Amino acid sequence: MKAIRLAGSLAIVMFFSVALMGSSARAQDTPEHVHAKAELSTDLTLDVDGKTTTLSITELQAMPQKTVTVHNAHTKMDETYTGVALDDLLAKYGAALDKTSQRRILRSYLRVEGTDHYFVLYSAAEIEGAIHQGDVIVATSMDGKGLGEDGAIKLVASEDKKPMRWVRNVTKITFVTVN
Ligand SMILES: Nc1nc2c(c(=O)[nH]1)N[C@H]1C(S)=C(S)[C@@H](COP(=O)(O)O)O[C@H]1N2
Ligand SMILES: [Mo]
Repeated sequence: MKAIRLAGSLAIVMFFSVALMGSSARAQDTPEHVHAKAELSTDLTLDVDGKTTTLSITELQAMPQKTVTVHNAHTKMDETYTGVALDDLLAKYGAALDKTSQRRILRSYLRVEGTDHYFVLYSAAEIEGAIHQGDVIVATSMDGKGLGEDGAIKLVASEDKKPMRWVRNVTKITFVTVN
């Protein structure tokens, strides 16, 4: 009886060890830049201190466009993105930077979220071309083509050394003023 139970326990332990080894081997085989399939973004909701606007891809592409070339440290490739500058977008929808709104901009942050609920923060000042170096754009194409599995909309920041704040499949950008 005891021997049978021991053999049974041993079989269970071995089963889980093999399963565990299999999954860690798979994780190592997968390059970091290959991501899980995510729901593609189809439009962008902008929330500026509680006032929301939903923009279609067509509407985003009809706005003045900016093209930036960035180096993706993960794929080790230069990538050229085209889209709307985030400061232009905010200026149009309720958070323009001028003398009277300067303090508000300095005390606000942006929460950028993808369809998979991954989100990151930027300070409003670091996306303003008049205040900070570089470009932060809401891209709708890369290298003249669609974004593929990155969805219809991707946020790209030229000054970040790594792509962790480049949000794929962006669906929502929330501008929050901290009081
Ligand atoms: N929507 C979404 N965007 C995301 C992520 C994510 O999990 N979901 N991961 C981030 C991280 S941590 C990195 S390093 C980069 C990698 O993206 P890439 O492989 O397309 O360069 O995407 C960023 N953007
Ligand atoms: Mo990452």
